Amino acid sequence: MALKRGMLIVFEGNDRVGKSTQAKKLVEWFKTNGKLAQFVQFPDRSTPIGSLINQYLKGEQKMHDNSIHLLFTANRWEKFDEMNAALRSGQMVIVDRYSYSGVAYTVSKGIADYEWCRGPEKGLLKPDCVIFLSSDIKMLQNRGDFGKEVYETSEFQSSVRDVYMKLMEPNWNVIDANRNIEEIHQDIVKVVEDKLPNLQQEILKLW
Ligand code: DGP
Ligand code: NA
Ligand code: NA
Repeated sequence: MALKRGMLIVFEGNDRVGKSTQAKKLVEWFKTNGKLAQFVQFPDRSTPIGSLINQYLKGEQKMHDNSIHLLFTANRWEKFDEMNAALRSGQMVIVDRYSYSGVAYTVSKGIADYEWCRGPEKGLLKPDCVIFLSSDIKMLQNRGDFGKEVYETSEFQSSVRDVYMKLMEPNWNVIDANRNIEEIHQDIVKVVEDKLPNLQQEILKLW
């Protein structure tokens, strides 16, 4: 029987590595190929919780590290029903950052362990495929706007990268992000085309 549900694809990686650009290009690729696809971005700064997160990221609002962790997670739960419904109706859902960012950024602060960080993410939809855009931190530093938000220092980003490496699971695909946009896109398309036929009907949960 043909598969009814859509695929949940998550983009992860350091700040300024090109996740949003590639996620949006993948949405367009699906649409060009006759599939319904939707772009979701975390944090979603448009909700009341997202607005607090935005103020924190811009350095306008101080927040306890554990509190901001939980707000990021709450922001993902806000989208659960919508993402779940879209996937079950056959739409592809392409996500720019997810629970892995939650763990990577908070663990990097040294204030909580993996188990504590993963706890509130438990029960969120598990991605079918994670695209990890990989780059040296040195390359990212030179990209426009690096340094504008609170997490954008080389030391912190190096630690984030180290934690990502520890989070990798078999459904992760590492893509070299230090190439032109089109080359990176083609690699991502190959990964997705490879995985689509093997999708199971059941949607799994984290973690
Ligand atoms: P972006 O819009 O992708 O540049 O993300 C904004 C910043 O927020 C970026 O530095 C990564 C960080 N971030 C994203 N998700 C989380 C999360 O769940 N927890 C924490 N602590 N930071 C996050
Ligand atoms: Na950023
Ligand atoms: Na982005």
